[in-house]
Amino acid sequence: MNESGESLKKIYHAVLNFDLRGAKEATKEALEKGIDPLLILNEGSIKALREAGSKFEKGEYFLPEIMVCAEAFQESYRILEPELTRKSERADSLGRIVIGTVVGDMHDIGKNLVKALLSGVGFEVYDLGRDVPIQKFVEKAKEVDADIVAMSALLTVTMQFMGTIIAALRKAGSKAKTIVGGAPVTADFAKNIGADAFAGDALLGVEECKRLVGK
Ligand code: B1M
Repeated sequence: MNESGESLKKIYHAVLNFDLRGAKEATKEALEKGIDPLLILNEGSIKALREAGSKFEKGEYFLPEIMVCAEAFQESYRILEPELTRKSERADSLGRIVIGTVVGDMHDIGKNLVKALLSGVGFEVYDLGRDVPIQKFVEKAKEVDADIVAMSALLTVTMQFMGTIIAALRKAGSKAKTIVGGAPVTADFAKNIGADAFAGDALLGVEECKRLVGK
């Protein structure tokens, strides 16, 4: 295995094995070696979180283990985030985006990643956080005259609220386009609830947002 492969493996194992300090150190090391932050995420820390998720399904990991894996992920992500958002130092904005994880849902890792990449390409992003009440999306979209409202959901029970938010936006007269994403969300689901776009990963999310504002 080459040097990059070794570094990515170190990050993967650190996150999967609850090693917070190891995740941080291995991420610093990987960046110093010039490895692309997106590769670090996809082949290191996110890959480990997904594996933690399947261990949870198989009953090999329980919630406390998942929580520590998520903390180890955050240790690594904190080092990467400035690299992802660095390109945002540009004068012109591509548009205003309100983003959040829907009500009842505490998963925000994917949403944070989408937000960082959107800022990185030059969107003005208003992050409402996680467990965001339906009306909060509507109020913020009106307040900032949003071009796009972006919603994330990781639970099959909470993804249902995305349709309610879209309906509430339309009822309030908002012209904002909508995009939905998150592990259980599919293109068919997005179409059924009347979303303007769907993205299966963060990079596609950025491409779709650019398309929605005609860039
Ligand atoms: Co939770 N959890 N969790 N969890 N958790 C999942 C989602 C689950 C699939 C695990 C499993 O059973 N295999 C399962 C959901 C089952 C379902 O409904 N389909 C689950 C469950 C059941 C739960 C609890 C109910 C467990 C319990 O309490 N018994 C509970 C729910 C709490 C709540 O929300 N009310 C819970 C809690 C948690 C933690 C708090 C411990 C933690 C979250 C920490 C945090 O986010 N701050 C956690 C974690 C870490 C996971 C897993 C392991 C990893 C999720 C993650 O961050 N992935 C997850 C297993 C899995 O997903 N396989 C699981 C990495 C992240 C980068 O991916 O978020 O998919 P993701 O984002 C991707 C794309 O989806 C896309 O881009 C990202 C990068 O490419 N994307 C968008 C996301 N949003 C987008 C928006 C866009 C565009 C693209 O445009 C707007």
